[in-house]
Amino acid sequence: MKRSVALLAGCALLAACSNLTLRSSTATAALAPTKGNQAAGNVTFVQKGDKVLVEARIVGLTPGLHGFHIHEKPDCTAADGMSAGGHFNPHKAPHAGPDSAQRHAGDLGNLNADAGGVAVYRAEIRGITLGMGEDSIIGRSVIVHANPDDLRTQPAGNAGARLACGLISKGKDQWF
Ligand SMILES: [Cu+2]
Ligand SMILES: [Zn+2]
Repeated sequence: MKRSVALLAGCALLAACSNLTLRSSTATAALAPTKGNQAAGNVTFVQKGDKVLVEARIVGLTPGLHGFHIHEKPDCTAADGMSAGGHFNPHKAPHAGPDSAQRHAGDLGNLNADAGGVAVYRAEIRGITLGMGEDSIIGRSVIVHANPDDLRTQPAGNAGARLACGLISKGKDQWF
């Protein structure tokens, strides 16, 4: 904390500190395949006001939709990914899609993989933050599923097995 205060004080003198907000508000997750699967890729998170821009590129998928969520526990150690627990849901809401008023905070909807098995995802997500408090996704995990998330079925959209898992963390060069 002392270091942060010193850096903030220094910002009064340095124009370079104009990127303070950006640098302190990003996180990443590197997803590795669960046992017997090939899906892998990277997810980045950037705080944009009260939303978080989520961008992902995942390879090694079958073409089509794959459920894509933030899960509660920072634990990808189980061979089947089940150690990551359920969907990140700090407000005990029902499962739904990213555009629903009532939803798990971790409900990101679906990836859509092309014929080559590559999915590119970009969405601004409400109800999560890279800051502190109960809505923070720092220290949670990201899961990619075998099947589409139907955005309805409780508690997880009937999205099936867990193909890839990664932990969400802030970069080492970040100050908060
Ligand atoms: Cu999931
Ligand atoms: Zn959910």
